[in-house]
This record gives sequence, structure tokens and C-alpha cells, in this order.
Amino acid sequence: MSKAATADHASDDNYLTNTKGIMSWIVTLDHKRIGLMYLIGVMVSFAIGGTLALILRAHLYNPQGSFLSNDAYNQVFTLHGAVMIFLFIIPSIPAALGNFLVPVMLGAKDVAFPRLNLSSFYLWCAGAVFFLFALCTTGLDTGWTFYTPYSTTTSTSVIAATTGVFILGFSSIFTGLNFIVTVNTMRPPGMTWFKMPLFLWAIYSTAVIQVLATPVLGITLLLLICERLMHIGIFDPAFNGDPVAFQHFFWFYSHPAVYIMILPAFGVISELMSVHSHKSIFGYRFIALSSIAIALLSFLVWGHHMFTSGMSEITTIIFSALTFTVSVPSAIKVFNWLATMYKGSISLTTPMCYALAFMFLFTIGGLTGLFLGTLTTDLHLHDTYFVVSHFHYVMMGGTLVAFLGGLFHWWPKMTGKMFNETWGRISAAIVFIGFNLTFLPQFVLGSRGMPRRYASYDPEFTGLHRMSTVGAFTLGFGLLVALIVLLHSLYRGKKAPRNPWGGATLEWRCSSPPPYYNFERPPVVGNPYYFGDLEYDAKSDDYVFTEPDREVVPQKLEPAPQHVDSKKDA
Ligand code: HEM
Ligand SMILES: [Cu+2]
Repeated sequence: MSKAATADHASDDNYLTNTKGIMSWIVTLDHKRIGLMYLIGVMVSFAIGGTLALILRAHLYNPQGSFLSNDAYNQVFTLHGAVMIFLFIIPSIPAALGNFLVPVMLGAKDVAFPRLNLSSFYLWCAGAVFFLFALCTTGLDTGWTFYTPYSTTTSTSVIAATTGVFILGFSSIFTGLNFIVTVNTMRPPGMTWFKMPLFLWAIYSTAVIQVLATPVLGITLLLLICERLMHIGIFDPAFNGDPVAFQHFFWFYSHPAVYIMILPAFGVISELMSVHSHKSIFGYRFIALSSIAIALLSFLVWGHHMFTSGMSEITTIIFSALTFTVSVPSAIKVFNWLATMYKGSISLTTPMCYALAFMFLFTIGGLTGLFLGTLTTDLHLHDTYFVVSHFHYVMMGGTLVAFLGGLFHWWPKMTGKMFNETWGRISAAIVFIGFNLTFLPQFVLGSRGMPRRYASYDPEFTGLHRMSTVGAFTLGFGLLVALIVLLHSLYRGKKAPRNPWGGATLEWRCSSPPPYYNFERPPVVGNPYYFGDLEYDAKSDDYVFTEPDREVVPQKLEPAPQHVDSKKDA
């Protein structure tokens, strides 16, 4: 009835083996190698940030704190936050997974500007060096937000760290610029905007924010450095500056930046939900356009971080109302993912387990944002553990879990190796349990008045804090299991087939791992969410694209049927 349209190629040459030696990596222009180098970079950063987090939680096991001085505690939470945000979560999905996937999903050979791409990776490395420098010298204790006037007066390494963030900002802008041009100009014939995989829509909307918002942060930090060095009197009240102006500038970037963190995760989840439910995505256009809507709306709501900073009443009301509008497109996505799963044929693979965990965790994170966006409740909850829990649910439960799901999903494509499914699923379960054990108690702590960024607490909070600490170590253990599963696959994993999950986007049409130029011939562009022509082939444990049998030789045409007079028949 149907036959395999694509045969396996005998050649084993792929992007990992086509050239050898360390130099072939250091100066590579191949987006896949750059993506892989980013992947290693962000995972190392995550390990550093994660270790700092475990130190914090271990310290908080006892009400008086366990082993850190108050100053050391401030430095550890600041570096934890700054490393996680600037070095890990912002580049995680776009720069690591995005670099690998964007050109392949477009059927292109590379991104539009391969050299800019490599330079953005080295800028990331340079920024990381400044952070390490801050870590190893006097540390940093301003919080990742660098709020003035404290940041203009503290004796810690504010200048090194802000210079690092400034450089990282350029790295982020270059990546965004590259993706915008790539998606605009390199789509293959036939791939109209609304035939693009949703991951590309998400990366595109993210890139718009990266390019428009990041310069604001760059300038703000530059002004902060000038303030510290020359006392120009812009943020420091001692020199007639306005510290609240810093908060406005900072959040004008950093609220859109939370969408730099979450939009790519939405993109990953859209792919995962559809592929592992083996069902066309529900509400394609709504998901695609809601990414753009979020990107634009995200510029209008920064004031919700500053309800208690003394803005006028009317301003706070406007910011509160605008904040609620952002939740509409986010809810649209969650609804469409649910509808995609409904009546799908769900495979509980490791990526899908992570995607399901994302659904729970992100929904809790998003809904608790509403309490913070409501003026009356935020006055009570601001700067408490409730906020800490809220943003961990969206950033860690959302973005990190989606990143892991995406990593497991595309791992066979990136490395050519399959991982152990059982242990992969176990890792997802431990992460899910550990995560909730860590952060659910923090909602309760926050609503009962436990302030954030404190090195000690009242004895009445001991039980909940201890739950959270035990949860954090469980979570860390789950992540370690996930890492071991992935590393183990490199040595012991089965060879990955071309299309292990049955995806219909273009990356599944090239071999695993892809060859240097991705495709030998330009691939056929179809509907990225149409699974009707995919068939599971048990022999190769692979999904193959099939084509209905078409007659190549036209048959002799039958004479056109005569019109029959129905009355005559009767
Ligand atoms: C979707 C992804 C989201 C991410 C990544 C995110 C991230 C964050 C972060 C990092 C903070 C902490 C700011 C600080 O240091 O104090 C925060 C606070 C806040 N978030 Fe979200 N958020 C998300 C969704 C939402 C939603 C949907 C809402 C409301 C509808 C919301 C409302 C708020 C508010 C009002 C605060 C300020 C709380 C305060 O400081 O009192 N967030 N969010
Ligand atoms: Cu915000």
C-alpha cells in the first residue's frame, strides 16, 4: 500500500566526525557545534548555580542558619540568582537548543550569520569569565537585580559583574538578531509563516524581545557603572539621583526578559505535546500568534515589580490591569496543549513525562502570578517567599523542565544515541516530586510572612523550611540521575534512528546526527504537525515517512462518463 520514501544513507559522516581536532571546534562556524558548545556551557553554569542553591538550602535547615555568615549568605544567593538567570536560563533554550535546531527545522544549511553566531558564543564565555572573577574576588551581594542605592555603595564586585552582564547582553542580542534574519530570509520555498514549526515562532518572538529590550539593560548597567565610578548623580540620592529610576529601567528589560526565558520553553512544549501525542497540534494559529502577543504585551507591565515603590495610585492600577492581559495569551497556550493531548495517542516517553510535569508546574507558577499582579494581595506578598516560589515555578518548573524535555527529545538527533527510557522517566518523576517538595512549602511560608533574602528565620517556620531543604536535595538528585542517563547513553546507548519519536518537522528527515550541511537535498516541506504519512517500522525501531502509491505512468484515460437521463431510467 505504501512504501518508505527515504532510505538510510550508508555514509557515516556527520557534523561530529566530519572534521577532527580541538581547532575544528574552537573556530567552527557550524551552528550545530556552536549549539553543542553552548549546551556544555549552560550545563556547567547550571551546575555552579545549582550547587550554590544547595548551599543556601542546607544553611536554612536551621532557624539560626547552619554555617554561612550573613554576608556570605547574601553573596551566595546573589551569585546563585545571577548565574542562573544570565548564564543559564536566558541562553539555555535559544542559544543551545535553538542554535542546533533553527536551521535544521528550516531545512537550511546554517544560520544567516555564522560568524556572528560564533562571536556570540565567545561573548558569552567572556561574560562568564567576569562572573567567575566576581565570584573569586569580593563576591557580589546586591541580589541579581542590582538595585540602587545599595549597588552604588557596596564594596563587592558590582563593576565586574555588571560588565559581565553587559557583555552577556550583546551575546543575547547577536543570537536574537541572527535568528530574526535566519527565519525571515532562509525559510525554504513552501514554508510560509503559518507552516513554520511552533518552536520557530517561539524563538522568533523571543528574538524580538532580545533585540528590543536588552539594549535598555545594557545602558542601565553602564549608567550604574558610571555612577559608581564618577558619581554622575543619576541613581544615587546622595548626588541628587533617583534610585527608583533604576528600578524602572531595570524592569523595563527584566519583565520582557522573563519572557525571553519562558517563550522558548513554550515552543519546546508545543513540539513535545504534538509529537508524543501523535496528534496534530490544536489551535496552531492561536499558539503562534499568542507568542507574538506575549512578546509585545510584555513591554507594558514592568511596573508590577514596583507596586510598593511609591508609584502613584493610578499608575499601580494601570500596571495591575495590564499585567492581567499577559495571562490571556499564556492561558491560550495551556488550553491548546491540553486540547492537543485530548484523544491523542500519548506515548509516555521521557520527553513527554517532562512535558507533563511542565504543564502542572507552569500552570501553578502562572496562576500564582495573578496574586502578585493584584494590588491588594501583592502588598502583602511582595518580597516574601511567595514571590520566590512563584518565579521558581515558572522559571525552573517551566523553563528548566521544558529544557530537559527538549534535551531528551532532541538528544538522539544531536548525539546519535538513544538513552535508557526507564531511567529517563524515573529522573522526571524524582525531579517533579523534589521540585514540589521544595517550592510548595515556600508559598505557605511567604503567605505567612517569611521575607525573602534572609539568612535566618523565626522558629515557627522551621518545619516548612526543612521540607524545602529536603526537597531541594531530592530535586538535585533527580537532576543528577537525568545527567547520568544522558552521559551513559553516549557510551552505552543504542544508535539512534532518524526519527525515534515520529516527529514531522524537518529535523527528523535528516540522519541522526545530521551531516555537516544538514540535508543532502533540500527536504520536502509539509505540514509540520501532520502525522498521517508517518509509519512505525518495528524492524529499525524508526518512524518512516511514507508516500501513497502513485501511478507514475498515466493510465489510458477512460472516456468521460455520459450523462444519464434519470427520467429515461425510471
Ligand atoms: C510566564 C512566565 C513568568 C516568569 C518567567 C516570571 C518571572 C518572575 C520573576 C523572576 C519575578 C521576581 C521578581 C523579583 O525579583 O522580585 C516575578 C515576580 C512577579 N511576577 Fe512573574 N513571571 C511569570 C509569569 C507571571 C504572570 C503570568 C504574572 C501575572 C499575571 C506574573 C506576575 C508577577 C508579579 C506581579 C511579580 C512581582 C511580585 C513582587 O515582587 O511583589 N508573573 N515573576
Ligand atoms: Cu514581571
